[in-house]
Amino acid sequence: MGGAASEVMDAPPAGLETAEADITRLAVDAIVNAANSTLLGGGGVDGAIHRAAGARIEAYCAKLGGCPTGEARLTPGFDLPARWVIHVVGPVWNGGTHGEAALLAACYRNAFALAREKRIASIAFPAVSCGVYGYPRREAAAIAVRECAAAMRADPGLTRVLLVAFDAAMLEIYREAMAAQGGAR
Ligand code: AR6
Repeated sequence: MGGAASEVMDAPPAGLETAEADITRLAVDAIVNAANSTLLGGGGVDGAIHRAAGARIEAYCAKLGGCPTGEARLTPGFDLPARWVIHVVGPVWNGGTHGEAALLAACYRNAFALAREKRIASIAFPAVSCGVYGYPRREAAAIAVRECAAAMRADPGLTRVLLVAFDAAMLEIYREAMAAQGGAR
């Protein structure tokens, strides 16, 4: 437990927020997709993003030649309100001893590297790996909050980062992770 001063210093930046929403409806500069390594679409948030972006996104993704776990690729948002989609491939949870935490953190870092290149000011993330890939949600939320806060501190152009939950339970987990890292709930 840190003292008051260190809690203030370490608190997540004010522009880091949590929300319960359908990410495909958000009018931010970029939304992040929890894709698979083919980048050709799938279920969950990936399927929803592909449906809402329209057929052009799959044609564009097909030219990218896939994406290894932990990396990120950028496409236009096509029919989405968001200008860009940053596709990341989260790790499949396999007990936690197969580099999952480092790979999940890499998804966030690589997404932010692309965001910085494109001067993206606002970005929304789904709970990468927390669906069919089975990552424990509390552990994933702690990594998400830590990486988003670090990216915002490093890039003054990044003014709004949204951690998007698709159900009330995930929203509460994000709020707890924010509070645990010294932020407002
Ligand atoms: N908006 C925001 N979050 C959503 C939405 C939405 N519209 N739909 C689902 N979620 P998952 P993963 C949440 O399974 O675990 C795909 O088939 C969902 O509640 O989409 O990284 C890919 O092609 C969960 O909390 O992604 C891959 O094969 C979170 O998004 C594989 O699933 C992530 O769940 C990736 O698995």
